[in-house]
Order: sequence, then C-alpha cells, then structure tokens
Amino acid sequence: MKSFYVTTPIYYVNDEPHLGHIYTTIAADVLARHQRMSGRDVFFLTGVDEHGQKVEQAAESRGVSPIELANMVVKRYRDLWPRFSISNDDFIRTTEDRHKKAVAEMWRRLDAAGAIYKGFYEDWYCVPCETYWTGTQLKDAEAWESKACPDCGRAVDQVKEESYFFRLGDYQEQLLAHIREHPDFIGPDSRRNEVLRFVEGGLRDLSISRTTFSWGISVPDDPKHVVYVWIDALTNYLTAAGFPDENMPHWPADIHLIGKDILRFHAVYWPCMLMAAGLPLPKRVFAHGWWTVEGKKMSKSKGNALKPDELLEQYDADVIRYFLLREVPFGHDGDFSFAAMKQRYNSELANDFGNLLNRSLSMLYKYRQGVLGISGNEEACDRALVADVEAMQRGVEEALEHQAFHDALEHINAVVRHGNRYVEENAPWSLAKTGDNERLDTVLYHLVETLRLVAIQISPFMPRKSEAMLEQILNEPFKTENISMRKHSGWGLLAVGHVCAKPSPVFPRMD
Ligand code: ME8
Repeated sequence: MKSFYVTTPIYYVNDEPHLGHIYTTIAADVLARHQRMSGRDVFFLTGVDEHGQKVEQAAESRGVSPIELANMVVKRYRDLWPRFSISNDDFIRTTEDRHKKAVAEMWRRLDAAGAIYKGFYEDWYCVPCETYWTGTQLKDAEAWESKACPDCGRAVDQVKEESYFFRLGDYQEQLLAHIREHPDFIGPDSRRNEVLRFVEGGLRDLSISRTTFSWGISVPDDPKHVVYVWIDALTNYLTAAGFPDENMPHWPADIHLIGKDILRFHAVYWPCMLMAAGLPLPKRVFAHGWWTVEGKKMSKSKGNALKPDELLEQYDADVIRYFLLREVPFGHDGDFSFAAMKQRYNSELANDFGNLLNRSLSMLYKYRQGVLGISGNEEACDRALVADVEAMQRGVEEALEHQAFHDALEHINAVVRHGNRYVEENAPWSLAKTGDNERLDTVLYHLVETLRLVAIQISPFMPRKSEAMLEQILNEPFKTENISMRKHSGWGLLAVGHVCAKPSPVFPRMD
C-alpha cells in the first residue's frame, strides 16, 4: 500500500486553540480521510510545540512552570480534536523523549556534516515570532527607529550572546535548484515565487542556539546552550516518522500544511536542514491564507480570537468544517463571520443538500413504501446525471491532488444542484399520478444512487453528516471510516428491492 504522510504545524502551547489552528487541522484531516478512502496507508500527524522563550514567558506571566502550562494547553488540544472529528494517527509533544532523541541526533548530523559552527550573535530577536533580525533588516523594514519586528510590529530585543550557527548560506544553490526542479514543492504558486525571491536574495547563516533561557532541548555536549525552538519544532515531523531509525516507511512527508506565517521556516530552513543531514525532503509544503474575524485580525490583546467553544455552541462541527473550506479558496486570506456561515448553511446545505435528500427519500416512501425498484431504460437526462456524478468523482480527486478544497466542494455542490433540477424535470409526483411506475422507479433509483455517491464524496469534509445521510440511504449503521472507493464508488451498487430508511432532516434550516 502506498503511504501518505500529512502534517499540521505543531501549535505553540503559550495560548489556547482558536479558529486558525482548527482551520489547518481540518484541512489536513480532509486530505487524510480522502486518502484513506482511496486505499492509501495514511499517517496524519498533529501536535504541539512546547519549548522556547515565548512559552517560558507565557508560563511566567501566569505564575506556572512551562511544563504545567504545556500540560494544560495540551489537554485543550487533545479534547478539542475529537469534537471536530480530527482523525490524527499521532499527536506529538516536543517534550517527549522520542523527540528529544531525534533533535539531538539531528544536531549531531548537522555537526558531522560541518554545517554548524560556534560564533557570536549580536542582533535582534522577536519573542512572539521566535525570529531573529539583523539591524539591516530592521532598517529595510523602516523599523530601526521603533525597534519593531518587521513581521508582527511588536518590540524586538537586542541579543548579544554566544551562539551556534547553521551554515544556511551553503545550501542556497542546492535549495534553489530543488525548488526550480520540483514545481510542486511549494504551493500555492504565489508562495513559491515569494520563496524563490527570498532565497535568491541570499541566505544568511542562522543562529540555532540560545544561552539566555533554559526551556528547551540542550545542545548535545554543550548544555549551556538550548537548541533554537524552530530547529527543535521542525524536527517533529521526523520524530513521528521514527527518526533516527533507519526504517522510516512514512518519510518523506507527502505534504506539510501550514499557514503563510511560517512559510520561510518550512520552505527554506527545513529543506536546508534536511539536505545538510542527508535526508529526503518533504514532497510538498502548502501555505494557506490568513483568517480575520468579522473584519479584524485575531489577537490575544484584542481578545477576539475565535474560541472553539464559541463556534461549537452555534454550529455543528461538520458545518464549520464545510464552511471554512468552502468560503475561501485554500491559499487565499479570508474573513470569518457568523452571518456568512449562516447564509452558506441555509443556501447550500439546508436548501440544496438537505432538500435533495429529504424530498428524494420522502417520495420513495410516499410512492414506493421506501423500496427501490428496477432502474429501467435510461433516458438522456438519466445518463447526464450519471455522467455528472462520475465527473464529480474525478473532479474531487483532481482538486484534492492540489489542495483545492473549494473546487472539490464545488464539484459536489454542482451534482446536488443537478439532482434538484432532475427532480423538477422528471416530476415524480406526475409519474405517480399517471401510474408510470417504471419511469418513477428509474427516477427514484437515480436520485438515491446519486445521493449515496454524493455522501461518499462529501464524507472527508463532513464525516458525521455523511454518516447520517448514508444511514438513511443504506438503512443500517454506517461508519464513514469504512468507506473504500474501490468497493463503494461504482454507480448502481444499491440493490433492487433495497428499503431505505425514512428521511429525517440532516441539515435543518436555521432562522
Ligand atoms: O507557529 N488564520 O505555532 P502557532 C489561519 N509552533 N491560520 C492560522 C491563524 C489565522 N488567523 N492563526 C493561526 C507556530 N493559524 C509554531 C509552528 S511547526 C514545526 C511550528 C494556524 O501556534 C496556521 O496553521 O503560532 C499557522 O501556521 C499556525 O496556526 C501557527 O500556529
């Protein structure tokens, strides 16, 4: 079986999970579920980033130790993911022994390759971003006067300390060649160009250790130094794959899903580290866009970071999953609003989806006691519906190949709209009235079979809603986790004489 390894960033434990973290994790979950259905041996990793100065400071300000803070926030994440049906295969914490071992080994390999040297660091550091800046970079960003971080605008600290450096610059040409030869390495394309321009501008060696705080993994044989949190964090993707074991069936990762805020770390530092350590590079890094909430940037200080509980109080987790991936083309920025979510829910899910399911099963009961009859001679409109269902299957597959979630959903929605048109065109109520039972059976069969295949395609996005649909269609308990495209995706698998369950609304209208 071909393996498929998908990751999310590991989230900092300095703060509670919010909409942004949910977004990336849902996207990764959709890919994982889709690939499992397609028969791949999936390994889906998420987790938390526990070390670094930012976490140490957050703990201090709350009057707890870093590990106490980490334990609290880890629990929040672990409790949260099942509520969103996140099907991760592993959850990594960077304080685990397996990870400390992996980081130490990564360090040794970089050192053995001659990629590390000891020097002096004399620049600026942004703790919230855990990013180093030179004076020149601050000047270029017109932040020299204010001593503000060019990325986030918060104050940077002057740092002067002994530090180990990674010879990032030595890998510049190799990285450029890799990006040019592998057009799929970075997505979307706009981000790829951004990275190319950045690397072409020249890579400076990277400070990779600190001595001014202690919350982290010690540098092997020099415990005064703590490994830079990004070297620590990025290595998590290898740890979970079994590193430093020689046998790593899941490595290289098929895709790292991240937000655009951490693109440079994943598309520049990480591949250079891997090249230096002699390890294969991930096949793809995809950086999605940024969510604002009701027009405003989410921020801790403004207190408007959208909390999971707030969302789940108002909407079913599956509806949130659907909305986040439908509202904004993956890779673009987006604005979240409850009004937009309600609007989309009522029009696409309640009106289109819910309506098609409800009216189809209701008519099956009203006219045929819930029993599927023989699908007789196909007319052009029947063939067109089947063709559209098959086009949807190909379309979803293709769209998810390049993480175009919105396109995948549009393919599915197009079939749902087609199904509703098909009902109007064929007017089963007239066929029932005139007693054209053969045609009536054919039309009802086409509707229910379309619904079954739509439910299968939507299942990676809305696993519980899909289950509710399939349980009505199949009239038995069903787990979407058991869907296999090979076994379940053909047209015409519903048996003649099969009795569907009575419809009950899966997407009730919201007022
Ligand atoms: O950066 N819109 O962790 P983090 C969209 N520990 N996505 C958002 C978002 C928003 N407004 N806010 C957060 C770190 N995200 C490091 C990562 S990986 C080796 C180490 C999502 O807790 C998005 O995926 O700050 C972003 O990249 C990530 O959360 C940052 O999470």
